[in-house]
Amino acid sequence: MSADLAWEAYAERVAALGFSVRREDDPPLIASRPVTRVRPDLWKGKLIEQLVQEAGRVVAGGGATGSERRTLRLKNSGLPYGTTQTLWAGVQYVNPGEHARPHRHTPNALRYVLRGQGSVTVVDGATYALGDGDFVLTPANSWHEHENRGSEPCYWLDCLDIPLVRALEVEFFENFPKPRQPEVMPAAPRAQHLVGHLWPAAPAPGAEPLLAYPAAEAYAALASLGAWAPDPEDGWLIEYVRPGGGHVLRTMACYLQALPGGFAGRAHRHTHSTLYYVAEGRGRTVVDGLELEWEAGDFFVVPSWSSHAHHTSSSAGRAVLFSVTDRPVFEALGLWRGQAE
Ligand code: GTQ
Ligand code: FE2
Repeated sequence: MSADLAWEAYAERVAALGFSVRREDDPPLIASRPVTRVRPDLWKGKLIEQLVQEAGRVVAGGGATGSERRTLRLKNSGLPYGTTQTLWAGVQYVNPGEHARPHRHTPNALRYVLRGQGSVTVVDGATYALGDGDFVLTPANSWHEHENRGSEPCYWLDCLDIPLVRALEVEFFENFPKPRQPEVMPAAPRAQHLVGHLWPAAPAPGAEPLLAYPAAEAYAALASLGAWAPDPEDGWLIEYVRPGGGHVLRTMACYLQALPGGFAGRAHRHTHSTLYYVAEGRGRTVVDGLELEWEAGDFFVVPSWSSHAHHTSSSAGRAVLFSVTDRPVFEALGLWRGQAE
């Protein structure tokens, strides 16, 4: 028997016994650099607006179908579902008077309001306002429900770490036993959590110290950062942080950044991936040579280890980007790395 035939016979025998051996046409066991299925997709805000308004008419809201939400999902063209390999993003649309029933789950979630005033989200019994540009956290396993108590439709970005949780095979989901949570903290609870540098010494058991970051505060922080020179890669970048420092969630970090008009950002790459929302202005991001042209309302993705550089034209004025990344996952696992190009 030739050596080839002997190898073939061996490979077949081990396969039948529950083993495998390397085949010649297999890709390397460990790639020399990250291979991603995630594509640098862009979703236009104008289209999103039309489609969610239509969804508001033709898709049932939270109350009608148990705890399912009315969402238009940002599906990455390179993935079977989800927005990146770790992040799942959707735009949730809630009509005036609608209520999305309480539930909890192992995926972490966050909301960033794209349009509307007068809605609230209730997280573990505390009520938080959801108005234009407000940012609210729903950490893993916290009870949450939403309600539009205003007179206009409201829609927001929902970003969850569903693909990560699913890959780890730890999905849990549970409906709250009643149609509503008891509201242990009434509206405008923020002052009860934090006033300046004063902090409750004995918060309620299990309570997260801070879940809501109003738009006005984020924009004020951005404005005060303007006294310094912009970062060559990211312009003026602020991170929403948990009190005492650190990323807002164990799996997701969120940022707001301003790019001045005429900004030519330095190309760089890192192992975390990013979902961007264009809150203001227009510009373009070059992702591995592909030009993504964006304007207010658009979303786009920069996959992991993709070279990217942000640009704005001098005639267009400043641009503001909100972003969600999976950076904490890579840091926690010792897998974060980045470099300038
Ligand atoms: O609002 O609780 O877009 O659980 C996806 C899953 C929203 C929510 C989504 C969810 C929610
Ligand atoms: Fe949820």
